[in-house]
Amino acid sequence: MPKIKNIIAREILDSRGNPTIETKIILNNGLFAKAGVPSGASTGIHEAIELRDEDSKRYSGLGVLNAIKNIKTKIAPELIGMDVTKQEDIDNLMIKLDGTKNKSKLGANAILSVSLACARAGALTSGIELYEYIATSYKLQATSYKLPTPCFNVFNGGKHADTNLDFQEFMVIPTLDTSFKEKVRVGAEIFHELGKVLKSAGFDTDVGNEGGYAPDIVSSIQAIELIIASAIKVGHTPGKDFGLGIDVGSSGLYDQQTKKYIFKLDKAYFTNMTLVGLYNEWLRKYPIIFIEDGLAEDDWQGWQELTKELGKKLLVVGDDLFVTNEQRLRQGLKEKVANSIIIKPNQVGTLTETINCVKLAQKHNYKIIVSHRSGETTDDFIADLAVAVGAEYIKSGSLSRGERVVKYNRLMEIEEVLGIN
Ligand code: 2PG
Ligand code: MG
Repeated sequence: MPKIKNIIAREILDSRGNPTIETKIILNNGLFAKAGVPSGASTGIHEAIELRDEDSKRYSGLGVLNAIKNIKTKIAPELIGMDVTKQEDIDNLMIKLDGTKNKSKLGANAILSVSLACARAGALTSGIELYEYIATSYKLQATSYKLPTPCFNVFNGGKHADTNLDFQEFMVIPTLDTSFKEKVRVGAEIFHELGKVLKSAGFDTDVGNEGGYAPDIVSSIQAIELIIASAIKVGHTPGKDFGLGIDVGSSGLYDQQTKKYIFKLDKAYFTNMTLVGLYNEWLRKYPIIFIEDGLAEDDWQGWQELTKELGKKLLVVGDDLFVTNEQRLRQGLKEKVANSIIIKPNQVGTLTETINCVKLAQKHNYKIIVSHRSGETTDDFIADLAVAVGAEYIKSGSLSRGERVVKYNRLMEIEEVLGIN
């Protein structure tokens, strides 16, 4: 039996230069594996708690030494000696040890780093690929594996860039019935052409947190039009070869007092209903196939209307709305909102809860979009997770920055291993 011999946790830096946790699981057979946890910027208020050293001056209070101490003094003593392949038992024990609803005692960052590192160590000691290990551990694969379609965030705005763009993400989503590798090529060609187009029009071509361009532009629709023009230039037809996705990140644009959504760049204020009207108008003009967090995280009535209006036409995606949380998803099912869900393990804190949320969503025919965070590490766990659960899509940023492309590169490797390209 491959037992956990030791657990080592340390502070590392994420892609924004902020501290996060890397945990190493060492087994009694000498094998070891590591996992790093990401961190969001446009975090939903219902997410599990990322424990930070708020009382310390180190890293302006962003250090994670308290969370690491929890791994060393509270989690490790309980887990050492356990069979590493008993992933659900390990996760359930950590959930019990924490004892809070939102993992505020031990920290979702502490718990997740151990959970993911255990899964990796389990795969390693079982001698199989991580996606296969996750799929078999949770009895996920009925038939065969498939690769998710990538959603490339080529324009970064909102809380992810120092730009005037209110919308958080504009994504290129290849829709061709082709291999993952080919979808990466389509995305990369559009990304590079967009850079040239921006440069020749005098715009800045530096990239934001997720590797997409982040220039100051004149209006939100200019972002869409620039993407479309660039794609056509390199021979990719909008609406045929690719569609567009938008993460509005609207929780951050919502004003509680006036109940209005405020778009500074477009100098516009919307109620939930007029905002749905705007999406409808855009749908008529542009090949938009995906709108994420089109309304704020607790605007349930607005979400019902949004889903009624657009639910049959495109992917109506909940991120801050569901926060990878079964309870939030159950409420969503009751209220009949959205038809797709973003899956981010660090929103909930363990692999087991992440998978349970996916299973519930799949049972109700919601499309699955496995996602990175805006603050990432070079850990590529979510690539294997997406394949294991049979996710339709994956969001891992643009076609630049190592911590983004490492996930796409791993998926190209998996495609090759599976022999399906
Ligand atoms: C999102 C994510 C990732 P963040 O809103 O979907 O793109 O952003 O990690 O900042 O929450
Ligand atoms: Mg989002």
